[in-house]
Amino acid sequence: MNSKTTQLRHLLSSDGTEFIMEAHNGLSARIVEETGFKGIWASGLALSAQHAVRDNNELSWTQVVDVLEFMADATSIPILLDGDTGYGDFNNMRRLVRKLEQRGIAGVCIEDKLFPKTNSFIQGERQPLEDVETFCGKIQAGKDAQSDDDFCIVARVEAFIAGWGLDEALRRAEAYREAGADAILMHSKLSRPDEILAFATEWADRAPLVIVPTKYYSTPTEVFRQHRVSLVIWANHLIRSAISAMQDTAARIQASESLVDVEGQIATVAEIFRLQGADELLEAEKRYARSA
Ligand code: SPV
Ligand code: MG
Repeated sequence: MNSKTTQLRHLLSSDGTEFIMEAHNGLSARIVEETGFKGIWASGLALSAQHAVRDNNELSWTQVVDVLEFMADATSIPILLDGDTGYGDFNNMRRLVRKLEQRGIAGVCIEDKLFPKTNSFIQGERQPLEDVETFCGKIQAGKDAQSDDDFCIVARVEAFIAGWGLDEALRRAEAYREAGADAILMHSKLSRPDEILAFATEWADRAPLVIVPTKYYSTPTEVFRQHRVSLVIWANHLIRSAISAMQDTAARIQASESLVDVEGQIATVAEIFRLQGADELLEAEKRYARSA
């Protein structure tokens, strides 16, 4: 099997449209892999939400990296980290890339905003963008820091989010491509895909295009294929489904003061053991746990 970095590079450069799914800890990462996805989006929103902190870099970057280590250990498919702004300047970016490589992460996406960032769906138009040249330096520093040629750096353009138009989005994407970005993530907060499709048409496959259709979710996937989108990120749907499931279960147990209603509707304890790989430990005990 190819290394995780090579797998991610293939996802970005393959002819068709590929899909990766959000995960936010070791368990959800394992579920993503066994469902059949070829890659994982380590979402900044989901990683922070699972700790009940905000998507404003309240989680420190080393706390992020610690969670990533569990995710990488639990899986054999590539993880693309949502690395926000790179957690600082070009120098922080270099160190981040080196640490991510050490922890088995296949790539990082950085966005052209300022540290500390705010989620794109919270007052996006008030958010200042990073200076283009400064951001290009960050991309270049990251590329120069990686030791594995297939480690991928995805440059995320927040021009549409911040209220700019197609010209600014194209200007930034082209600059980031020239600075060495392996792919461009173009984000939009509209409920229709108009900005993204206009960009895709003008961009004309200059570098792999990555999108996050959280807001324009009703767009048929075929439309993304026709516009030669390389990678689609389903960015937050496991944390959201976990929240709904936990709220429902907690409320039902609290209201009925009993477990009877929920027992048949939630994962069994045996399923937890399976996801943890309990069987492997039982086998290992037979081999290694010698009694005196
Ligand atoms: C994330 O998943 O944290 C993202 C995508 O960055 S978004 O929340 O749409 O900005
Ligand atoms: Mg994010």
